[in-house]
Amino acid sequence: MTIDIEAARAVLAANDRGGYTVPTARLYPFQWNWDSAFVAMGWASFDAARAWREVERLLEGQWQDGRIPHIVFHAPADTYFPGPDVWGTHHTPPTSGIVQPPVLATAVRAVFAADPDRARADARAAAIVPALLRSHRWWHAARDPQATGLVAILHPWESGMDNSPAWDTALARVPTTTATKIVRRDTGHVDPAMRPRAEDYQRFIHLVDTYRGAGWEAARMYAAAPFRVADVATNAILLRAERDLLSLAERFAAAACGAIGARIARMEQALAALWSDARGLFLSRDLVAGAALDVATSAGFLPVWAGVGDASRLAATLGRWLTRARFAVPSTDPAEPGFEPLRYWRGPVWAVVNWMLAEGFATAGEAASAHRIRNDTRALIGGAGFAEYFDPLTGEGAGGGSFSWTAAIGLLLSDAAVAD
Ligand code: 9WN
Repeated sequence: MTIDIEAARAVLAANDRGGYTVPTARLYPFQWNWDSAFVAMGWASFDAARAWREVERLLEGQWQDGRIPHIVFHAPADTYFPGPDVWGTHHTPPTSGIVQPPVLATAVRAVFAADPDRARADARAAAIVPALLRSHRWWHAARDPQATGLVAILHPWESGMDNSPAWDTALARVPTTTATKIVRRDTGHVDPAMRPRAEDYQRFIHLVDTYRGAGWEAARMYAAAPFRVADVATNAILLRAERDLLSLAERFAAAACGAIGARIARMEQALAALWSDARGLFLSRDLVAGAALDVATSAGFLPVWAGVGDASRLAATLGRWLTRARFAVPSTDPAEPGFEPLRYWRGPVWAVVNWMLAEGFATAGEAASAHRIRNDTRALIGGAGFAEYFDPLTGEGAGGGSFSWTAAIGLLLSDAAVAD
């Protein structure tokens, strides 16, 4: 199945709001952190100058302390909840106060490599690398204060895999909000049966209330957090990003290389320790309860993207999942009781996760798994278009349409870009 490259480029162009790209119109009308990282790589396949702008506009939202928020509200829109008033961060430009998986350094390295104008690439990367260094330092200081080698997320939205069944037990401990009136907008744009439940939102917003009450100060947020999880996906993505930052730092910030190398060594060890022999997969850890979150989700494969773990064992586990699903990679093992093929992060396939997994398997020498994942992703996009996500049983597209990161992955997987 081939991907329509012109159509993919047209999705990015239609979602361009002036140097930044919204994930999709109406449902997500602002700039999202990890979306923009993937989208920058998509832009870089045909317009490197525009790819640099995507990164720079995201960095307009970076805080003094180094964090890069999960949403930058560049321009007002009333089609999304929670907006800037609920976050109450008083930042300029307005932003949320939590973060998202740090794919950005990986994206910057890719954009740097793809830019045909080498002088421009050098100039833009040199200006951006210090911001990436500050962001990574923030992750370790704010989210791993004891230097365990694993960073914590304090909100399911920080994982980007918002209502993964892996979070169910940890989220059940979080009270429902009493302080903020919830006015859902998402369920007006897409089928409510595909979105998180009302109760999930009550707890999501309680966490926002809690951190707003902590003045969005990193140490106070960490101390007050009723939800604190070492997410295997976030940690794998950060470790991979550290490797990419190291490569950039060798050219642009040599003095930082020693510290990055030390963080990499610490993370490699700690991430490897999340392995579950029984599951043949990595598991996230609930840092409040001090226990593994024993649910098999696609996050558990992501250490392969960071060069950690036994890729052949992971490939075997994936093979077992695929005896029950037509398309790789379901976000939850179809054998899990919590598996729902069409509800947000509880079963559907996401193209961005597939892309990272295929790259990871390919690098680790598991060519057959990489090939299967890439081919299925092409088939899903070719068959259903640039949907937000896909049903792993039927291939149906779901969630928002004309979705930027799906288009970006389409460009990265287009036949010309990846010959496999
Ligand atoms: C909350 C934009 C984002 C993605 C997330 C996805 C979803 C937001 C929401 O949309 O999250 O951040 O309101 O549901 O779960 O991964 O970045 O595409």
